[in-house]
Amino acid sequence: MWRRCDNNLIPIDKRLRWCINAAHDETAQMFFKYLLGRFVGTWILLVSMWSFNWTTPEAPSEQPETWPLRELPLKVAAARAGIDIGVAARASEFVNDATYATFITSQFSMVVAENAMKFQALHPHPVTYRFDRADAFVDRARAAGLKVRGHTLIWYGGAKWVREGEWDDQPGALEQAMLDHVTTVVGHFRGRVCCWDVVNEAISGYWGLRRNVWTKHIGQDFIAKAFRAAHEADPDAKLFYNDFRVEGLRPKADRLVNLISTLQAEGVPIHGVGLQAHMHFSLPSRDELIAQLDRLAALGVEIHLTEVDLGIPKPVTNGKRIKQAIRYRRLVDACLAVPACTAIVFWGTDDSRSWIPYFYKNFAEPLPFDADLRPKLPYYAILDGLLAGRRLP
Ligand code: 9MR
Repeated sequence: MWRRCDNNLIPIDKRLRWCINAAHDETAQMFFKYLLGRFVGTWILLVSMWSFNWTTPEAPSEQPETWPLRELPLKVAAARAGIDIGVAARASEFVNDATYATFITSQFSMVVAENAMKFQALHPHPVTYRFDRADAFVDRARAAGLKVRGHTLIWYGGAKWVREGEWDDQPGALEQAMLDHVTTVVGHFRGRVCCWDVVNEAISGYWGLRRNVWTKHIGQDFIAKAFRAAHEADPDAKLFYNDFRVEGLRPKADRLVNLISTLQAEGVPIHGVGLQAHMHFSLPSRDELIAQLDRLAALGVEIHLTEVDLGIPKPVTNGKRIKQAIRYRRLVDACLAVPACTAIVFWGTDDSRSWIPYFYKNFAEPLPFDADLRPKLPYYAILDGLLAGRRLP
């Protein structure tokens, strides 16, 4: 409709009618999408608050009385269990604040920049790359012996110039820009980043893939193209697809399994799947978690739990804090029950450095450490889980 309405060869009076109709259609679609988004978003949050309140122990390991109230760096316990334990850090604080850096290097074996390696941060203009901040972060982490996860090459937003580009007028240009980004960034960090979230959150919550600037101008195979370019730029890096609300057995999780197996069938180099595990979005039972991890493991990919956190629905009570810790304990248990699950990464170092209270005013205290970097109940739950080690079937 818009194309006809823009066609200069058609008389203006005819065009005008088409343009008005096209504008009406577009407004109606946007309104419908807005309503659907609001409705589904609110519904997800209400359901997650409700199901959080129904948390009860599902295994003997989920009895808080049995957790040790002793302290040991998480990375020591994780090494005994044979997995990595990681955290999303604020890059500039990690580089400049010695207390913050020491906390991270003493507790964790893996680190990821919460924002500093995203598209907008590294590639703010079509021909400008900025690596100074990310380089300092990566080098500081590696000097302390930490593995670095790269997050994230291609997300639906990309950068402002990607979202706002006139790509319709330049066939092939966005694909070129995407490949340039992937090749340049992965090439730049070659040998320094263990694993990349190559594509983040491409699966829609309701159907197939999300419609975004990449699907619109490159097509659904932007995913395969990004992975191939990343592999070429650093053949030793492990390449991950990363998404949220895919930890249980819901339709979106089925779509994840289908996506991975389709990519594999096409010979795309994909080595891992990141399950974000923002647990307020997704609170599967222990059996469901393990079943989903098993399904992915059966595809031969490695699994990282990449963005673990769980906001407590307000008002916060001690009873809810125990439920939160039980959920953390369950997640560790599920990971350790499946050999392909090799890393657990928290999305933020502590409660004062978490996206949750900013994005969701009704949720609080999401992480295992408090604002003073002191361990909280989930820390003891996690430590207990790690010390129990792998209990393979
Ligand atoms: O925690 C991140 C927050 O500081 C940023 O404002 C936001 C937008 O870049 O991204 C947050 O991290 C997201 C992550 O990159 C991908 N999965 C969802 C995370 C929470 O929104």
